[in-house]
Amino acid sequence: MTKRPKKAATAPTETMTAAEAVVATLIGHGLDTIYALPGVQNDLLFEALFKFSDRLRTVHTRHEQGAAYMALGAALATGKPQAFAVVPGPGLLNAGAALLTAFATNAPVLGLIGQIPDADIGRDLGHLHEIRDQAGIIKRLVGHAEFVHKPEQASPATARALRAMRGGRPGPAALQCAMDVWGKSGSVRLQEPLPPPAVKIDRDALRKAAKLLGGAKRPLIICGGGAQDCSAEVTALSAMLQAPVLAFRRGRGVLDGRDPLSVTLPLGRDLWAEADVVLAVGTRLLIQFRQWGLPRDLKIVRVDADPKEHARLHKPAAALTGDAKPILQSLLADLPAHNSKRASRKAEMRERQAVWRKRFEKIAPQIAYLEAIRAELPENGIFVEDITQMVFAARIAYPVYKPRTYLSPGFQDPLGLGFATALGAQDARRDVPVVAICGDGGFMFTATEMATAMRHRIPLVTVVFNDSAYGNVRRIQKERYGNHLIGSDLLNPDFVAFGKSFGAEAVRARNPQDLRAALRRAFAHRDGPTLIEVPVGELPSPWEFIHGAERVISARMRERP
Ligand SMILES: Cc1ncc(C[n+]2csc(CCOP(=O)(O)OP(=O)(O)O)c2C)c(N)n1
Ligand SMILES: [Mg+2]
Repeated sequence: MTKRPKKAATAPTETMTAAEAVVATLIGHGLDTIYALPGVQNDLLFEALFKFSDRLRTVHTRHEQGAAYMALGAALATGKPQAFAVVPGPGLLNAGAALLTAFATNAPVLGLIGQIPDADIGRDLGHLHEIRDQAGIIKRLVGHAEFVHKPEQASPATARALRAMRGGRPGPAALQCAMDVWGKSGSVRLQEPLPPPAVKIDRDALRKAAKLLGGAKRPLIICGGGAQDCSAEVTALSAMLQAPVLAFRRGRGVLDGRDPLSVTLPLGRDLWAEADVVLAVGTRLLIQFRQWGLPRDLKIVRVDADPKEHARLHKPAAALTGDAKPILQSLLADLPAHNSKRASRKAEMRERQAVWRKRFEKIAPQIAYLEAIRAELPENGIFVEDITQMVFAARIAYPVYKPRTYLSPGFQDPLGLGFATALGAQDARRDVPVVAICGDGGFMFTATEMATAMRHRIPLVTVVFNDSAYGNVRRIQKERYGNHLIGSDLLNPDFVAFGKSFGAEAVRARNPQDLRAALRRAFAHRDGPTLIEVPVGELPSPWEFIHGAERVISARMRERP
């Protein structure tokens, strides 16, 4: 149910351009930065950005993927809407991987996308940056898209996009505006933030969920990205139920990694096989259903913002739709009436974690570096993933202490997002240290944004683990394809010289002790970026701990929804 905004009717009208109306509306919604790269179709948008530059910063990048990834990183680090602006055609496509990743991670990212002259859209005349059916392409990438044809539409369209980005299942949105419409003036009434759609909690499902969980002998909680704002609730539920909390990538840090009930994939897989009731919060459960299989008699309680998510793979015993926070609060209130008396599982979980830690000795080189990072990054410091062997190990072995301090692209895994995404996170959270963990392959995707980091004095620390290879691919070619090495060796610049050539701090660390010392110095340097290159050799595979698909856990695991 959407309520009509009451206040909007009282706002005065002003003569403004469409672009000014969009920018003023962003400011009215609390945005203070836009990540952007200019071009002729957006000249009049940039005129508006110039006019409002005392209230909205424009951070310009060296490639559109940098701008869009920065908005993504800022959104993931803050949980708040962020915006980027790009020209049409190539500008939009350059931003495509970041939009795709924003969709995959339900990140509230707004793209302002330019267009050719209004009258010629769809006529295939060959205008600069023209692309066939840009609206259709955008519609496939984001959840909510609008076209601004007149200045009067600009502010309400912006407000609707911002509401769609946060209401229901959050995610990216886009506004298109033709190059001649940005500058058109009209009588504009600025739209205040629209109330989010109200969702009623299903009381019957809630009662059923409380009964199931309260009576469970071996409950398990699984968190995805949708649980990031429910740390207090998940922590309380875990304690009340003595339920371990499993997270893989986007749910890390919801329960403090120092709590013995906080578990990652390998132990989580065993717990899934033993569980009688699972509470799944804001997670797709794809790995569980597709790789692990559905244990017989397992009852699942699902909490998800998207009603379509509940039964995609398997109908849950209880399905609760809406923002996880109020739902979990209601569950916490109802649960004590149904909850069994429970003994602590902390000692058991400590022992079982220790068994897995011993097995992780197989990936000791990665663990030693991850321990060095954890030892130096403050507990609220943010770790940002690129797609590298070090990160595959981090997903199971790097302890995360707080929500929104481990930024992962989730299932999309787009190589090369790390550096620019981390720049956005660090730009939006200047108050905490941020570290990007990249391989040499991924870092080079957006390495040019080192110029952006210097230009805007963003104090990001980037660690590049350099094995002169797409190492993960190379290992797979070696181990599974008879050493048929093809397209996986890399020629790199001297990364230290590269960083220094921009004026950045840049050092080489040759072992975990060196890395600790380098990180300590880097986190103290807040006036600009630091690049740390760590040369590494071939690294052992962590995949058996992540997939383990071959391992049959129990006879109950035959069924696959
Ligand atoms: C956009 C995209 N292209 C290709 C891949 C496939 N891929 C996954 S990891 C990887 C190699 C990464 O190399 P590097 O960044 O050096 O990290 P390393 O594996 O060496 O640790 C590649 C090519 C991907 N995940 N995303
Ligand atoms: Mg590499």
